[in-house]
Amino acid sequence: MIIDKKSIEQHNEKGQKIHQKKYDSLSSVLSEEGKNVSKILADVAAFQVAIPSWALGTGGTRFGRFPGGGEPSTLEQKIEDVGLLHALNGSSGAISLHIPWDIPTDANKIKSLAASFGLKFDAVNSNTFQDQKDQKHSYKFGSLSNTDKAARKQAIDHNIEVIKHGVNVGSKSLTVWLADGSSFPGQQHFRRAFERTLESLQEIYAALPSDWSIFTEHKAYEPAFYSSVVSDWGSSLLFAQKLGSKASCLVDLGHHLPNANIEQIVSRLMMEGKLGGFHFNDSKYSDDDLTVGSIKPYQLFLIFNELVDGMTSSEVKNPDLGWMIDASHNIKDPLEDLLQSVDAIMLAYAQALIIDRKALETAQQQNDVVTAQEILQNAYRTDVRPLLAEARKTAGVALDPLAFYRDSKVRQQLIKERGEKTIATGL
Ligand SMILES: [Mn+2]
Repeated sequence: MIIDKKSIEQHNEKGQKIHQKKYDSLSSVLSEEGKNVSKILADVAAFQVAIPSWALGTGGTRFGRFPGGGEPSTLEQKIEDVGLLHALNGSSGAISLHIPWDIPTDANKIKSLAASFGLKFDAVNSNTFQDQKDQKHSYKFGSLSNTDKAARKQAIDHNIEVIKHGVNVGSKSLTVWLADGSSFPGQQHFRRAFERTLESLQEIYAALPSDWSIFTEHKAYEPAFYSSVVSDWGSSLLFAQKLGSKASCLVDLGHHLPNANIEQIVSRLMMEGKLGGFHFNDSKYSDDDLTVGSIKPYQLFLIFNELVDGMTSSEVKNPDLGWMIDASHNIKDPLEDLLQSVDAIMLAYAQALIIDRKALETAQQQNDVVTAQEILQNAYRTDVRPLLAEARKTAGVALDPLAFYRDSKVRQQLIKERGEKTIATGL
């Protein structure tokens, strides 16, 4: 479905008067405080969050799945859906493919379709957490860490295959998330499992094109319930350091033990130049994959505070970071949910951009705890939504993407095009 530019213009005209009032008031206050509003607007406009190909359909839980209508059943339709999001918010300019759920069989066609919506290909994701049909060796007891060399080889070959698919569409990185681990004490020799995984990753690393990166993604538990091979950021960092300069760590917000100080993890990884990217979601209990910012928006802001600090500091040498949503929805319209998630990310980013960093550093240096806290909370409590809307207006996308989506009955049109009973491939 193609979003008609005219209807966006009409939507923007309708909201323009109120928007202008809010924006004028905010931008004059920020300017008065010495902030460079046009720089903030440019930074916001340039910030792009990749949408994973598996988030466009209704995900399930282990208890069931309730698919909605008009879901994309082919990779082409998934790209169209990301194109639609990007046409509405101007911030979803990339798609991340999961192999083998979304194999670009005709890579050139897929590439030009994506380009027609202004989309790039973000990291490609391998899958060794489930057995595929006709697969010779099972991953029941691990993939890259499996005690059986043949199973490891199969998992290595799969990752190399994923790199090839990525090269064909112009992707530049591979994300490896492993379900490997153990569910009972004594099941696995920790050191040997690590060493086997490292050896496997080294083979994959050797197959990376020179301008590619590989991300290791840690997760504390699940599906393994006693130990995971890449259980925490320390293990992930060890792998990345041992692999080499093309390897870095990916932080998924839902992959930590309760109350972990994720912002500090971000700071440490950036300090070492080993933060590769992010998987955004939110959670109340564990890897809940809820809408970004729906449960712990202040934590998200504190994470962006560290990210912006690192990205703007000359002391921190960090490669370009990859931003992606990693969520699986089961009760919302996935496109509405993604609009909410991208908005929450942009909001936290813009709030982090307005932090008075000089004043914060002075307060930290003087051990002025109250002022330091006030500086952060002042930024967090500033309603920066008019800034985001202004950036969207300038980019010619919707002032209010979600309202546009609902008012123009996008889902109903998708149902008309694709049918009421469609199930997205993948999840
Ligand atoms: Mn993830």
